[in-house]
Amino acid sequence: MKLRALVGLALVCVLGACRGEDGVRVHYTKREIMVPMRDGVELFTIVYEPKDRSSTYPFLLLRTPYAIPPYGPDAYREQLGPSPEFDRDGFIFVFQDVRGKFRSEGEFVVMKPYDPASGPDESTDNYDTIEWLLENVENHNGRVGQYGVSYPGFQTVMGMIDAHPALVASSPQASPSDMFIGDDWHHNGAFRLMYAFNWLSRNAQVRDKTTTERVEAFDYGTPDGYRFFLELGPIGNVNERYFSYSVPTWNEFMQHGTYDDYWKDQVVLPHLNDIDHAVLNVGGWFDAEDFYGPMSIYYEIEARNPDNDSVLAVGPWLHGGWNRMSGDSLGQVQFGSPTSEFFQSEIHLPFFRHHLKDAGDPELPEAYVFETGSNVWKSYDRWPPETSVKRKLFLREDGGLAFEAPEEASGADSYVSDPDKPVPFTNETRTTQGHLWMIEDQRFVASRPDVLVYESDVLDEDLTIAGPILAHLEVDTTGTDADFIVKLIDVFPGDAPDNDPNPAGVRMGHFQMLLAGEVFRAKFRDSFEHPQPLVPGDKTTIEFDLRDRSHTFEKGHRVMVQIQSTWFPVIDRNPQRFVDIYTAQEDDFEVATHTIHRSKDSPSYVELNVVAR
Ligand code: PG9
Repeated sequence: MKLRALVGLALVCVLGACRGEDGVRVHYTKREIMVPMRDGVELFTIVYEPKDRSSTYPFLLLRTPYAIPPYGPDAYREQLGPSPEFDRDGFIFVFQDVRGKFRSEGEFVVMKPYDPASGPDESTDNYDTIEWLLENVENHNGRVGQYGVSYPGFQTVMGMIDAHPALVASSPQASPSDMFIGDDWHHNGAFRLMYAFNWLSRNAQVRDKTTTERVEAFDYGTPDGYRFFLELGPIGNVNERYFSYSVPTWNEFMQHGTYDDYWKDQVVLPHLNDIDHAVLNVGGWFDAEDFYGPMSIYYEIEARNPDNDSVLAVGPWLHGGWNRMSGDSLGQVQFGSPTSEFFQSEIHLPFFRHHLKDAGDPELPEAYVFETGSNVWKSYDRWPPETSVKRKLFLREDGGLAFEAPEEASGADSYVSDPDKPVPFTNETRTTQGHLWMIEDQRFVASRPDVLVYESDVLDEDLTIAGPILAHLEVDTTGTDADFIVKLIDVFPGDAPDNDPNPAGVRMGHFQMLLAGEVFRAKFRDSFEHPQPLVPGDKTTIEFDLRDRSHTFEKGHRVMVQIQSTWFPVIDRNPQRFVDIYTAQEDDFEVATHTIHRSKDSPSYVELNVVAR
């Protein structure tokens, strides 16, 4: 079998000349087909088959709501697989417009819940497609692999549930798993205004059945998203001013302000049972959209399927960057090597070749993660690594941050948070959230009076962390609701060299690299289902996960924590009064003073998974 695969490889692409549309046309035949699902709905599917028939090939399936151009039997893609090596290797590449999108029939339901009792969904459509392919496409080897990034990653996960027996390898990449707790629509109950507004305006409008073209991007009328969303006022104004009730999913969001069944039904995690095929789960440390998803899917598969054959691969990437960038840097931060190319050649292709073609076992570790800071790939046989121990880094007096707990009987820092002057999430002027803010220099907000800053001494040795990061805050406030945002930052030394080239003229001395940041909406502190007001002046505990990282704060650097209560407009404004935010009025928004305690009996800290040296 191994020999057959290698013969196919050689014949499909002589001397590697497979690049570009012409290369694809020379080596592949394209077919456009309507594939029937169990309920009679037909899904538009494009199949590219290797012309070389000296060997059989596995299928590589990608199902997406984002269109599969070029359309038309004579127009060919420039690249078929997630990297050119896949094209050279030879697969039967299958692309499908999912139910209700572009040339497919049926109705698109955003994040349609998995429910075997309620008819077709992404899981059954995946199954039916595979069944049809096996029966109707020639020269296959009986095996199917699938992959997808983000929404298509979610569809990949749905395909893993009640999987077709021919599905032997799945790679969900940046798949969301729970839209209330993490991922695109909310983080810990806080609404991700900028992303939801933009995505839904483009992808979730009532379908215009007279066209298969993509909906035009929303016209903000300004490049300045901070101003646009501030002038919007309460988010209840979105329909009146912009959507005119033409985006049903937006309307549903406005009606489901708590973690009710609407949100819980969409969560894929409880359904990840009996996963008995190989899984390569991919995420990016700096993914601004779906990082909670891949990590929680990893943890859940491990818990529910102890004997599973799954690999976790995480690198220093933005959303999907592992398939479309070299990965040698992100924003101003350099990683020392093309990490995406490493992923493609050492992880992605070997994974699929092994499981779909019986090519040699690449012996991938349980977790293959790129450690930022030290800029090295690390293999672990468990995630978080066994060698890591939890250590608390305490907020201290005078803006200090230390592993030693505070001894003082009292100690606290306060700031005034004004919803009319929210802290911007980025220093860029933009209408969509983009990606680079996840690793952006935080100096642009560090001197604001509504941002608390705590900084360690200069490190006299490397500090390596691997695993989840927990924020524990002891707070009180003058309001009855509040958001708390905690950011973990790597502060470079004053003499850190500038990048070369340095077109934007950024000075790296004392650069404040955002490593991890997360928000928590305080009314959900005891329950996401049943929010409770804060009691003004009463101390309460807010604890939340800043998600996993693998990073070395190098000797000579400092660790910094920043705390603030607005992160706008990535997160909508909290009125700081306990109300339903989706129906809040202008005068519900209040200035509030928040206090973070840091005393012996009420310590606030971040808990890190420190790797033993
Ligand atoms: N992050 C995107 C998404 C996933 C699921 C629902 C809505 C949006 C995406 O890039 O596909």
